[in-house]
Amino acid sequence: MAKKTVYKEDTTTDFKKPKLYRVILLNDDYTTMDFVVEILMSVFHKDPFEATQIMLNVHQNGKGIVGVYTYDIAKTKVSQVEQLAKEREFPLGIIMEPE
Ligand code: TYC
Repeated sequence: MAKKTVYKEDTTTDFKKPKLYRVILLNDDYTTMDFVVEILMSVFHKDPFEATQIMLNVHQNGKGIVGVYTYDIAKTKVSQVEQLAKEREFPLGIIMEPE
């Protein structure tokens, strides 16, 4: 009887996990607390309680992680915040860095 060749699937490379990026909000003395909370709710979909906690953490510690996203999502959120801060003439800083 002929021998059957069995091909084993390469399960180690079938699924690549995407690189993730931390989006980090920076404190400053001029941006209003209300605006930061507004941004955290509208751009990052935080509820009012969590948005306030994140804002106060950044206010007290100088910076803080808002969330972790894939490159395109992190980049888009950073651009949205930069645009909104520019429109309102706030010097709000926001950066992204690889996890
Ligand atoms: N420090 C600002 C103030 O006292 C509030 C603030 C919080 C600004 C977080 C930026 O990322 C920030 N009005």
